[in-house]
Amino acid sequence: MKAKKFISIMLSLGIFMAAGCGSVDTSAQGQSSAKGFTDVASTAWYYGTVTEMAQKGILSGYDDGSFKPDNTITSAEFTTILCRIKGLSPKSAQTSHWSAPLMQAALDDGWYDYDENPPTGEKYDQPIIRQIAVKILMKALADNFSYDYNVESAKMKDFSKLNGRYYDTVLAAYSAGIAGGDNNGNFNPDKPLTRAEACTLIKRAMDKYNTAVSVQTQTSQPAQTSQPVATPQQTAPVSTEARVGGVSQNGQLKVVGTQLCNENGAPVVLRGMSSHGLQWFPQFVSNEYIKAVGDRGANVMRFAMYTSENGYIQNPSVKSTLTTAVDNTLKNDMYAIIDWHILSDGNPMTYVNEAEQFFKEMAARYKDSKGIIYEICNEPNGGISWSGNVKPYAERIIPAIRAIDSDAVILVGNPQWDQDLDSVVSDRLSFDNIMYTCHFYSGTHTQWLRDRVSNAVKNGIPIFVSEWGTSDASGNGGVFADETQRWMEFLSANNISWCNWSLCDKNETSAALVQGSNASDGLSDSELSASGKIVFSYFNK
Ligand code: IDC
Repeated sequence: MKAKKFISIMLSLGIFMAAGCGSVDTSAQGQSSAKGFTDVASTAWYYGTVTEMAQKGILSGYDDGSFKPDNTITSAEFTTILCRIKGLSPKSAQTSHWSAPLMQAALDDGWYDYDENPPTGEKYDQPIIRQIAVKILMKALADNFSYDYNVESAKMKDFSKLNGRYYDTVLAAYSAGIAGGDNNGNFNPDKPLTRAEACTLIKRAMDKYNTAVSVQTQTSQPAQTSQPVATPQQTAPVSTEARVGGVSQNGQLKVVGTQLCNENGAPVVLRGMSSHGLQWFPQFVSNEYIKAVGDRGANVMRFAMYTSENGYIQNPSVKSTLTTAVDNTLKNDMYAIIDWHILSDGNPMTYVNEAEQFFKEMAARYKDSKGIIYEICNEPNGGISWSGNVKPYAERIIPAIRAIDSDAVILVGNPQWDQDLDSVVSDRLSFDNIMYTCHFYSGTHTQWLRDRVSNAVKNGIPIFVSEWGTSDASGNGGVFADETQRWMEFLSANNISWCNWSLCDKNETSAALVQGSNASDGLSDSELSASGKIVFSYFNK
């Protein structure tokens, strides 16, 4: 975007013109755009906040690589960003709108009133106006609403236009330096909010109230940087550093016999972490966390995009957390597994249309990258079978991916939570470059499952352990260190790749991080749970 345009945005959107909101360098004509967005220059007043918010996965760009900073933001978009920052749990909702579970949570928490945003959803997709946005922001993040009525109201030339029900929140926001007037001293309470403004408001409130967010804060990163790193949205990001065992070293992976191999046909073993559900723990797929895991020796990350449990089907916007995570992984020269995480919806056929559409989109986005692995269904389970359900599903999804991204390795699940390898042995798929997943939890799955893996491999079935845990199958219990060691020795002896469940700080045994971990300076052992310490020690073994 050209400098002239920035100035016109600034003049027309005066709400954020209070001191310290950034400046415009008029020499920016022709300067390249910033941090992955074709229309956000490093000189834009909102560059720092937009970049930071995008990095954190709070607000992302569009598929064409733009951010559209001067577009308006809808009521649902603005409110759900704050819900994610605050870590509100989704509630059961009246409509099927993607935002409804979080909008209901915000309503229940008193961020806005019923009439301002009825839970029937009719206003969810409308641009949010400033006075309501500021109210929601303050209700969500402010720890107090103090202000001097005479002082603050006098600052606002169009105070008479401000609806009385917003006095407290808007004047408190003025007093706190979060909101301010335009060049004419007007607040413009009924004007729609833009995306750049929304970022700035939220960033200021987070800084002001030192928000202990469920989204990791990046204290070490300055708000403005003159060193934008290119992160194209549509094409695969260019990695910023070469990593031993990484994508730049091994290139496009392929399956030779039962072995995962690099571009030149030499055996490769990938070891790394799986995310927890992206809808719950987006903060742990930031660049800092992924880099920290890579720096401890991992060369792969797997991203569990749940379909149910308020995952992609109910909340498609989780896709942007996924793509941010994948982009971060590629930037760190690690392989990224895109996991369509069916679980409570045990039959992959239930959402086969959505899956096909999703994987086509991912294939188009990442077809030129050598670092992508597709995992088309996490763990089929329930009253289903390989030949009746999972195989037909794979036969529909694999060709859809291959038509766009012809050479990527694809992982396929199987019944009984990826333990029914025997049925695969007798009825395998006819595609090349696929591997079958086996999942284990050390407290539940022992020698009998290793025997199934051995039998499968003996019968020419390539195995990838895309998820395993040191706990029992619930994700809790243990840590089962001895059985974990048996599994690690077995996988290592068989050159089998793995991802551990999970990179998060949830209060459950399988979580690898302790609460309060901060990856900005890497991850030390003291930031790892008992499970994490064991798992991280095996990355390099
Ligand atoms: C678990 C999580 C737990 C969450 C539960 C339901 O650890 O916090 O409440 O899912 O969403 C799997 C699944 C994986 C499970 C994990 C542990 O792929 O989603 O995560 N597990 O139960 N298969 C076997 C075990």
